[in-house]
Amino acid sequence: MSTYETRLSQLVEQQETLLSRPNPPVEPGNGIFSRHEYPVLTEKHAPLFWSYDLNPETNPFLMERIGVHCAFNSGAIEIDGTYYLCARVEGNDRKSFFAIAESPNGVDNFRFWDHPVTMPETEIPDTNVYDMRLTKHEDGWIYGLFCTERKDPNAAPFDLSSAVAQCGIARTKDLKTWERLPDLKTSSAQQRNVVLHPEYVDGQYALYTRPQDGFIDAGSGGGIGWGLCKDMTNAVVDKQTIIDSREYHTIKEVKNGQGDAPIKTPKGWLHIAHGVRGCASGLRYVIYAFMTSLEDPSKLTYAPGGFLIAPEGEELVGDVMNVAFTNGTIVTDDGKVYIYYASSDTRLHVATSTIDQLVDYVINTPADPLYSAKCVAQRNELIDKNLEFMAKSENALIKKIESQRVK
Ligand code: M1P
Repeated sequence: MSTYETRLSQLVEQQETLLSRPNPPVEPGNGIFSRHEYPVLTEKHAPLFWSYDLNPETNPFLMERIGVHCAFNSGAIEIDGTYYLCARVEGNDRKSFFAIAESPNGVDNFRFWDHPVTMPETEIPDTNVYDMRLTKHEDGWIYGLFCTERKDPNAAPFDLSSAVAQCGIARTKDLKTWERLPDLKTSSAQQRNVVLHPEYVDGQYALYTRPQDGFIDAGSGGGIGWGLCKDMTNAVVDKQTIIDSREYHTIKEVKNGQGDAPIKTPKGWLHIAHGVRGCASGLRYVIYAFMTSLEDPSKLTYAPGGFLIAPEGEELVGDVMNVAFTNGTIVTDDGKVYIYYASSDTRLHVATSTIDQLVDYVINTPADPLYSAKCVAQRNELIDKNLEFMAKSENALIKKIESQRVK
């Protein structure tokens, strides 16, 4: 067999095994959500015809010609029972682009469409685009809000790193044809992690923003912002108010950002966001949740302390270590929630839960008391409640826990 034929059969077999692999939940988990065993998207999910020249005459060694490096932060939407991801795919050349992958069940068998998304540009070309949030708005459009990154025009001549992040906006009806709209205008120097609320508020569009002074530093940005906008075809947010602020010595001390559009529940709008803190190994990104009022979505009602999802195991390792990031969730009619989260800017995973579980989590998880002594008091309260319960319980397994105590 020629090199070409040997490699072709290996590649085809390897990819089909990967694409059709079942992806069961890992139980018992923590009762809040279940991680699934395998990533739902990786660079190896990219069709072979995206990277290889498949003609043996022009590629006898069957080499990659244009490599795909990773597939991660993905917007998500369910349409007529099919689960779609709008993935951030990155080539070996470091440029990101969007590509749609679909699955019949939301946890495995995701397959990319033939071509990546052709995203029209504005007058100023995007150097890099990423992290699309898909919102099915009540105006009938599906909006894709994403980060558009361009070189800082004010950078010094030999500064080839400074960049400006803004919110790009596009809309579609079918995820195939996209109409690009002007970038969002706000009073902030830069924006990232901007998300469209799915309903009108006071007859206007409502946006979650993330005001930031610099490309990396949120600076005076304060946290996740909220602002109203009259027209998405010329989106301007004049006033941003911070609805979920950064706090000293918490999981969102350095910055935070809205994940996907919030989920409407009987108890309020459920938000799944990311928080960032600094440590010796760099920035640590985790996912957390909070809730805002149904009557006034800009009003914070519940803020459970700590993270919901933190990177673990292989999730800790990748292009940008120690990162769990989400920009896509799907909620089905029966109340199941699919949280698509990426790890270390490299691959995409899914954690499944339900609205009931997440609402219970958000409402009944105590807030971060912000001081060690108060954390101990908070934990002691739970321990004492349990000890009292265990002493009376007739349940054999509870008795087993009781017998394991050091007395
Ligand atoms: O590298 C981690 C993440 O960094 C950015 O998020 P934020 O704006 O909160 O710093 C984004 O570039 C995101 O894509 C990336 O995963």
